[in-house]
Amino acid sequence: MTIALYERIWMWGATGLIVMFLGAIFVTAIAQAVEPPGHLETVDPTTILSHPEFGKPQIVTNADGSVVVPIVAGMFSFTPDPIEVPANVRVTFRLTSPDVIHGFQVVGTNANAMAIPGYVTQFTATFATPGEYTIACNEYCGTLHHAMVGKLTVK
Ligand SMILES: [Cu+2]
Repeated sequence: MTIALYERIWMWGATGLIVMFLGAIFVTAIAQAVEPPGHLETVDPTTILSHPEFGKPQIVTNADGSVVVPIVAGMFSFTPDPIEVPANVRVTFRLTSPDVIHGFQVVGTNANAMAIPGYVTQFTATFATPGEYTIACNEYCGTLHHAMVGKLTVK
């Protein structure tokens, strides 16, 4: 079987693009810590207030210094607020919502996830620069969506 020169050029070109796109996914996933936040953990949104972790969300510091922050994103605020975490430490955010889908974006960082009723969204971030960051809801959630902001303090 003979393949024409132009056909071969297009085949190698397409193969090169596929390799480049897959490479971009792996490079950003590994070097820039871009990862899918889904954790496939469920929670009953109707009993959030009495839930052991999300009822009264408390920031937990592990023995290795890393921090776990459970967050309830509900109409139209984040709990706890403000959130205080140390700099240069792995911060694991665990988000859920009792009502509708909300966004959780730490403005100016790559920390950005959705809070979905019935599910726990978990992701990890490290903040190198101390300061105050705005947390914004970036999923339209109702009439006061524009006012749904929180504060993250990195010390
Ligand atoms: Cu919103």
